[in-house]
Amino acid sequence: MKIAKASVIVTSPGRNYVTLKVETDEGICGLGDGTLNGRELAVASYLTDHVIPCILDRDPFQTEDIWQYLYRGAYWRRGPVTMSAIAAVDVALWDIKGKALNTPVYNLLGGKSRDGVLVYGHAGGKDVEQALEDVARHKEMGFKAVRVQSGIPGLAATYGIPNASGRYEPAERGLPPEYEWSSELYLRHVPKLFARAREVFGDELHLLHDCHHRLTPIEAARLGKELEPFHLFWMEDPTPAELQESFKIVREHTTTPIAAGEVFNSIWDAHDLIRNQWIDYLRMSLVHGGGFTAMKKAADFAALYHVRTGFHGATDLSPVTMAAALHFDTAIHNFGIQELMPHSEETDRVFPHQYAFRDGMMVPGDGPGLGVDLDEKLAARYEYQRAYLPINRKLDGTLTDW
Ligand code: GCO
Ligand code: MG
Repeated sequence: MKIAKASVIVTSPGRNYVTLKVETDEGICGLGDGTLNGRELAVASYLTDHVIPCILDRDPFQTEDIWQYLYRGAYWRRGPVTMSAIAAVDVALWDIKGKALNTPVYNLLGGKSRDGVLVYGHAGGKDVEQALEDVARHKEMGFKAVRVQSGIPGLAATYGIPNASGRYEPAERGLPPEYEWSSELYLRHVPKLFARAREVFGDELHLLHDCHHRLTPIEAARLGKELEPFHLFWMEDPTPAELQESFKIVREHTTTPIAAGEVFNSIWDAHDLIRNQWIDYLRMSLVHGGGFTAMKKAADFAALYHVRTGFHGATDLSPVTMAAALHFDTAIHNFGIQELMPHSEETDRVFPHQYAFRDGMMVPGDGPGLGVDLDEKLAARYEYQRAYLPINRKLDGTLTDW
């Protein structure tokens, strides 16, 4: 079997997605996601102009050699654009493998280790009570785990709060919107949010929170400590991870479990975090972490240090990534939890899929390959529109992490 053709489809059903379609000389097609929020066209060009010419006529079953060829052969290694492109190829080839062998991809990763994949939803509101109403809605829908974010008194807007439509889509069309940020106001507020959440919902519901890379290590240590009575499932991205040893400071002060990694694109971004057990969950995703070939290695390394997976699963990762993630989550032993931000109905129409939500869990579907498709005719109706993630500035105007 040979790779006969490969093409990049950029579509924007409410937000931009980059999909790689790989076709073999035996008529089998595979899909890979190359979406990088706010930098989509860079990945589309990396694939079209630099990668596709190199994979034509290759055997799609040679996922290891093709991954190494695209990683080492580029000379310039790592980075979100490169690794998202490599991931798109890798995931598409595993999809082809599953279809050629007439088996779901989870069977190529060790088979089912669990009947369903625990997921967490996103609850948010402009204030504590509105956020808790959203938690109640998620509990009603059957979620066993809910991430809780709320507006911060004194700040006009903040991360993770649904808009009027009830959806939360961080990328905004046009140039990057600018928001204000104050860690002091945030740190004063968040413990109250979770005190109320536990008071209303008791101890059984898993509660998660995303600090979104905004705190200094000692601020994160303070927050983790103050959240201990509320037994969070995890505190996410407590502090920027370029300096991995910062997490040692957080770890020394608190038993609140820590998750990091959605912005990582190589196991080297997490190497010290894992081998020092400074984190409990690795959030690297298949689309930004280099695909199945890379993430299987990363998950197996993490397993040696009691670190479990907690894949990123926001709406800027397409249904192709959600499908692939659920196959991975179903098979690997050190699975932790899967983020589920449901895509819009128009996105689901562009990407018909087999995966389904059932009683707080997700199942990937048992058809061959990944069980996700792309309706190219419908996709063509949604023109790409440049969109950016926001910028954050402190109250004195200093640019800070969004
Ligand atoms: C999450 C993430 C998202 C990101 C978004 C960036 O935990 O789901 O932090 O909310 O901000 O994926 O594109
Ligand atoms: Mg996050």
